[in-house]
Amino acid sequence: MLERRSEPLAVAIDDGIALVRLARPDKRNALDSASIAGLERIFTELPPAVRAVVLHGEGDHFSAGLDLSDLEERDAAAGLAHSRLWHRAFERIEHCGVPVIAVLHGAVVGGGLELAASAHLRVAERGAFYALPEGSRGIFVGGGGSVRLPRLIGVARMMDMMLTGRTYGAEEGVSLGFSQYLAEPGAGLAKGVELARRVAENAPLTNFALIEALPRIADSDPATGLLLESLMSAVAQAAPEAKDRLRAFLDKRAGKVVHRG
Ligand code: 1HE
Repeated sequence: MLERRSEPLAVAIDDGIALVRLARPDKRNALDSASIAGLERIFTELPPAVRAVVLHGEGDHFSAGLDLSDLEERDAAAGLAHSRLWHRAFERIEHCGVPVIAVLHGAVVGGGLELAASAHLRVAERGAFYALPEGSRGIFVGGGGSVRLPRLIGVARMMDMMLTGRTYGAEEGVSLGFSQYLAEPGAGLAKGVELARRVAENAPLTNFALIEALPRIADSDPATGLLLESLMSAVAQAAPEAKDRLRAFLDKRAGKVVHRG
């Protein structure tokens, strides 16, 4: 596996899975301008052979959020531009064309939580914790958190976190929607890669439908959503790969649905 490291990020690609690592452990992976620009570049230029991405953090924490030393004296226009840079980078993650799995450990706070929310799945190691300290720092979220986090945890919970500084741990976080999976300390990356390998087996058009169509359908009015669903469904089932997969099941060459409990 060849790793390309250009501080503050490192990228390695192994058998169709890209591992993207936040690599500023000394600063708890705080997100400075170089990190945001690097994320935008990496997720814009993913090689076509990549079928899933695992996003993780080096050191004891996933990310301490916005690099507060980056918060120079900004007027409103500069603040707006800064937030839009974050939006652009995180939209590249959300719409990079393949599923992105974030592996969370230690602090997942502020902009770090906003970053995690732009991934499609989240695995949290026991010991991970979530916070939105923007409330007590006199600022507001600016990395898409007010759009993406309510979808995961609801407006009331996000408001409480920002008003009162309330934090949540990994175990509670699974049932509340912060993450879908829980892993033992140190085992998150392996779990993230296992999930990435699993989702990479899906037909690319299915993954496209799930990451591009499903969220938009869910945000649509019902009539528009139902039409979009029919259109997406028609396109997906017409693909040769779908025909092959259906034929494999009917010929008893494909596995049955198994519930592992
Ligand atoms: C940082 C940052 C940072 C650490 N910007 N430098 N985010 C926050 O308000 C979270 C602030 N950070 C913390 O609360 C703690 O650092 C942690 C709980 C994440 C980790 O604690 P710990 O004890 O492991 O590390 P530390 O000793 O606090 O920090 C180690 C170093 O990282 C230290 O620098 P050093 O030069 O003294 O070694 C810290 O200053 C530095 N560091 N976090 C800059 N965030 C798009 S809008 C998004 C808005 C937000 O994200 S607001 C939330 C910001």
